[in-house]
Amino acid sequence: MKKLIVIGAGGHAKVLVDALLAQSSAIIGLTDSDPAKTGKMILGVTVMGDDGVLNVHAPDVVVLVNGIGSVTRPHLRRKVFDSLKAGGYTFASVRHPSAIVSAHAQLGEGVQAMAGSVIQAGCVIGANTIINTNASVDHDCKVGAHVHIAPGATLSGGVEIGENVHVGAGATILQNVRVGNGSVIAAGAVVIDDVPANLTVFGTPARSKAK
Ligand code: JB3
Repeated sequence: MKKLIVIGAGGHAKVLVDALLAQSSAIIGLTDSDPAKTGKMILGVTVMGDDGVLNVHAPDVVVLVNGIGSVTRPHLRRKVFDSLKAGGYTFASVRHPSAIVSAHAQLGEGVQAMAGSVIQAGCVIGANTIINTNASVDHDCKVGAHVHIAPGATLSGGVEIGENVHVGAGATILQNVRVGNGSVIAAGAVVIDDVPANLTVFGTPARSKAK
């Protein structure tokens, strides 16, 4: 089994390292673009330097974990994923031991199912997507690549989410609703109708606001 390097050494990386250690995964270290973090320890794992460190860890000997999170659209997280994929690297999926993932769900490369999350039967989750702490993705949902389902969010059955979408903490999306690429569902929103691409919606029931 290849050893892991975690990209980024902030808050999201910390919970990933915790999940990986809980599974006894072998982590070589972390990288971070902030030079002040070099040499620091995250839960006992060393920040080795910036992504230049990868020059001595070739794609055929290591697998990466995307430790860059996001608070709205996950542009930086996607950029890091795409550029390192272009360099030949692959990304490991992470599943905290307390996550419940149906054997009848399909998860893309680098999907992260954090502590207490649930992914039910029939779901398809795109590459590089985070199903964060205690988020629930119910039966037959289709979630695109590079999406962040933030802590405590609930997707009811048959929801379809495009790429690069942020579903904020505690938001609820009702059955069969579709959310277009690049949209943001604000924390706590209750979404009862389809959301077009590149829109931000707030409140209960969720309404759009021009960007
Ligand atoms: O909502 C929750 C539970 N977690 C949030 C997560 C999903 O997103 C969390 O609260 C944060 O809001 C956010 O976490 P993240 O992305 O870990 O943010 P932060 O703590 O700011 O750490 C990002 C780190 O990535 C910083 O240390 C940056 O210096 C580093 N960084 C930025 N660009 C990079 C790069 N590191 C590497 N290796 N390469 C880069 O290109």
